[in-house]
Order: sequence, then C-alpha cells, then structure tokens
Amino acid sequence: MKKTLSVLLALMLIASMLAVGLTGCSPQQQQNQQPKEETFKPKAEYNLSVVVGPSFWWGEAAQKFADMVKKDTDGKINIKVYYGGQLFKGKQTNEFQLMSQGVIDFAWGSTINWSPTIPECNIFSLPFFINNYKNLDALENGETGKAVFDAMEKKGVVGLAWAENGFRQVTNSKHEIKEPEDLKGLKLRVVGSPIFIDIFKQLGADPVSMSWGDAVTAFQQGVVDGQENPMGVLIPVKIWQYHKYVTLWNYLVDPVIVGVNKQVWDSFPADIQEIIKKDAIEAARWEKDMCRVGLDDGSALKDLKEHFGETPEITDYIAYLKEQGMDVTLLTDQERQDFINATKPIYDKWIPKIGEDLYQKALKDMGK
Ligand code: X2X
Repeated sequence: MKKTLSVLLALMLIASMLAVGLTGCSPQQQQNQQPKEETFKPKAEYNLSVVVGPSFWWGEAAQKFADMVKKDTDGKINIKVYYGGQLFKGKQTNEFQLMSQGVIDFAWGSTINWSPTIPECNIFSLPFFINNYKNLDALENGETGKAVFDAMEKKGVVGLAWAENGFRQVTNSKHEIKEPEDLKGLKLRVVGSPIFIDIFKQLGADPVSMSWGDAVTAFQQGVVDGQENPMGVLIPVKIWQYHKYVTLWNYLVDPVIVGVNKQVWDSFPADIQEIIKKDAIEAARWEKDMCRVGLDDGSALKDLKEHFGETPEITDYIAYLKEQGMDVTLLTDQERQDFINATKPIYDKWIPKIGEDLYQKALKDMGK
C-alpha cells in the first residue's frame, strides 16, 4: 500500500513537471519572450554611426547618448561612436541599409541620407513645405512621424527619437542668391539623394552629389561654387572660409533620427530598452535645442538654460555668420513666392514616390 502511494506520488510529480514543461515555457514561447535580464548577454561593444564629426552638435549628442546609456545601464551597454562615416566608408546614403543588415548597430542619421532606402523620408525634403519649427514638430510627433518609423521598422530598423540637422540654407562663393535666376549655372554640391538633384536642376543650377567627406575637400579646392546645409553644419565647418554668401530660405529641413537595428533592439530586455529610449529622447532634446538657438521663438535657449543648466557660447547664429564676414540674405515674401512657384514640379514628381497617403497625413498634422 505504502509502495503504491509513493509510485502514485512520483507519477503525479512527473505529470506536473511535464505540464509545466508544456505550458510554462514551450520553445515557441521562449522565442517570443523578451530576454530576461539575468540571462541577457550584451555584446562587448555596439557601434554607432555618425556622418559628421564630434564637433557638430549631432556628433556631440551621439556621444552624450552613449555616455548616458553606459551610466544608466551600469556599464552593461557600451556604445562606441564612429564619426565621419567610418562605418560605411564613403557613401552616406548606404548608412540605413548597413544598419538594417546589422553591420551598423545604432545610428544618428539624417532623413536625407536615409531617403534612398526609406522614400517616406523625402516628405521632409519637399521644397518650401514645412517652413517652420511648429510644423516640423507637428510632423515628427504626429501621424507622419509614426508612418516614417513604421516604414523603417519594416526594413529592420527601430526609430528611438527625433533629433535634428535643421532647416537647410544655401551658400556660395560667387554672388548673392535672391531669386531663382541667381542659381543659374552655379555648381552646387548636394547629397546623394535624387530629390536634391531634381530640385536644383529645376532651379537651373548645376548640382553635383557628393558625400560629406568629399564635399569638404571640394569646398577647400573650390571645385564647387556652393552647397546647402543647416546652421549646425555651416558653423562647425566654418563655411565662411569658402563661401561669402548665404541665403536663409529654410527651403527644407532634415531631422536626424536615432535608430537601432531591430534584432539588436529585440535582444535587449525591457528595462534596458526603456533606458536606451529615454536617453535617446533626452540627448535628442539637447541636440534639437542647440540647432534652434536664436532661430526659434526663444524656447530652445530657455530649455537649454532651465532643463540642461547650460548657456551655449553662440546664441545668435545669424549675427555670428555676419561677424565672420558673411553676406546674409533673407527673402521678401515675393522672392520666396518666386522660389515656391519655381519648385512646384517637384511635388508632381515626388509625391507619388513618397506616397499620396503620407503627403495627406503631413498636411493634416500641420493643420493644412
Ligand atoms: O551631407 C550633408 O550635407 C549633411 C552633413 O548635412 C548630411 O549628412 C545630411
């Protein structure tokens, strides 16, 4: 009797172990579960790609992000920033692809470098479409931003935060640019995204696409007459060394997106994901503030002072360019309208590529 009872008990024990085995952690479920913190083994180092150098706000912010992540994860997640496009050796338009393939783990990358892979990113490159920070924020925080992140995720990259490069301004060494006519025949360096070639051809200029590294050499050697970039690039690269004329036309804007390869992201336990996302948003907030100082309604400088306890060295970028001897041109409403009219055909060609749906979302986000 005693023997029967112990056999019975043993059988029950086996049965219950089997039940746990079947329902508690089947291999199928294990695959879908996020790694637990105790079992998670981070890579010794994750790489992070930046097109520009460490003295650009975007480059500085990437390092701040890496430092914050290291501290907040008690040294578990170690991110090394590679500047000047070292991870893609040359073509900055390959950055997204390499991140989606897992060659690059993280990147702080401009939408104009990623748009050849993610056509939705061209929504920010429609000329004279966004025009001000209020509209830009509305897109990033609205349906448009969500759609861009969804498109990225389908191609294996998770978007963590919106940082900024900024509204792009045109500079050149020849003469003032006030009307489309002034661009005729000017040889301008643009990025390798096809919409830029279309815009400047449409305006009668002679655009040549080059990656950033080659562009700086081209300015130095005077191989091109001009280029276009935001304040956050014009100032660190000291554009006045090469070009006397700048037109502040805010014709389009490039956000910088903080992205991470999806497999890398999925390998992180939930608490680490939370830290990384929070740090990306915080570093992006600082970087955006730096890009906007003196160019917005005063919010950026206020946030830098109050939230980050910092006052930047230069608080008026326009005055600073003038102090460096640049001839700064602002457009009248009529001059601006002439550029808008001249670039209308770009919409006809590019909205179908970007997606009519996304274009409508963008209009709605901006309240248009
Ligand atoms: O190449 C450029 O013009 C730059 C630095 O702005 C970008 O990477 C988008």
